Amino acid sequence: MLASLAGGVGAARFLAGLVQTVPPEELVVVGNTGDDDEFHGLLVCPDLDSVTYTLGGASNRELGWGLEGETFACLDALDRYGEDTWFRLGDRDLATHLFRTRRLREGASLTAVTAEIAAAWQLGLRLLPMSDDPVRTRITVDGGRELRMQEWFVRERSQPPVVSVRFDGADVARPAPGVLEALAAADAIVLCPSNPVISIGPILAVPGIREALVARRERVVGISPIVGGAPVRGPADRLMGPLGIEVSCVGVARAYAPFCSVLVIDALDESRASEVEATGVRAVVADTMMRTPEIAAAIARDALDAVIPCPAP
Ligand code: FO1
Repeated sequence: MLASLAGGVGAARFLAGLVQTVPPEELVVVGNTGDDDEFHGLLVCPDLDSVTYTLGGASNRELGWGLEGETFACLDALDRYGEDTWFRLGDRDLATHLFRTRRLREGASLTAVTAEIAAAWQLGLRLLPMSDDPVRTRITVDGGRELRMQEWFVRERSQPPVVSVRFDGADVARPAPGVLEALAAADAIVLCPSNPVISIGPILAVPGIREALVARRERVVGISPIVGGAPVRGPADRLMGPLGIEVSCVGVARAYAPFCSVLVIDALDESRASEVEATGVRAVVADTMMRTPEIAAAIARDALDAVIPCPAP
C-alpha cells in the first residue's frame, strides 16, 4: 500500500501517473484542506476536488481545476444579486459543493463525504482529507492585511507580497480517521510535487502527521515542485522566499530533510544534486516535467524504486 500527500494541480497530475504504476486500490491519498473555503454558503474543497476530477478523468486539463466543458450560468445569475463571483464555480462543480454541504449539515464527517464523492467518481483509491476539523490557510501580506488563501491566490492573483502564513485551526485539528494508520503501514509515502508552503505545509501542521512521517523517513520520497529555481506552476516562489526557504530543489530538500529521505529533482537541476545530498536527502535525477501521464508514471516509478527496497533476488 502506498500513501501520498497531495495538494494542488501538480499533485493531481502526478497522481494520474501514479495510478498507472500501482493499482488505485493500493493507494491512499491524504489531501490538503487548508485551501477549503465557503462560497455562497457551500463548502468548497479545491485540493480534494482536483484529485477527484483529475483521476475521475473529468478535470479541465489546462486549468488543472474544475470540470472540463464547464458552464457558469449560475455564477452569472448570482451577479444580478451583487454576489462575489471572482471564485469561478462552474454549474457542474456546484453539484459537488451542494452534495458535500448537505451531507455535512446532516452531520456526516468530511472523511465520510469525501469517500462518497470518490466512490461516485469510481476513483478506486482512498481519498482522505488531512483532518475532519477545519484548518484554513491565512496569508498576511505587506501592509498587514490577512487574506484567506483563495482571496490571495485567486482574487488578488498571488500579487500582494507575502509576509507570513498561518494555518488557522491546525493546532487543535486531529488527523482524519485512517491517516496515521495509512502513514504507519505504507510501503512508501510520496510527497507530491505540490507547493511546499500552502499545499504540503498545512498537512504537516496537523498534529501527529509530521511526526508520523519522521518515523517513516526512510520510506518517504518527495518530488521537487521547483525546477531550475522556479515553481513549475503556481506561486510557490512568492511564498517560499518570504518564509526564508531558498526557491530551489535544494531549498525544498532542506525543508523536507527531517521527514523525507529522497527527493526527485529535474534533470535541469542535476548540477545541484550534490547540494541536495549535503542536506542529508538522497537526490534522484529524472525528467519531472509532467507533459503526459506516462511521464508522471515514470516519475512515480523512479520515486518508488528509490525508497522501496528491491525484493531480495
Ligand atoms: N483557481 C483560479 O485561479 N481561479 C478560479 O476562479 C478558481 C476557481 C476554483 C473553483 C473550484 C476549485 O475547486 C478550484 C478553483 N480554483 C481556481 C483553483 C484553486 O484556487 C487552487 O487549485 C487551489 O486552491 C490551490 O491548489
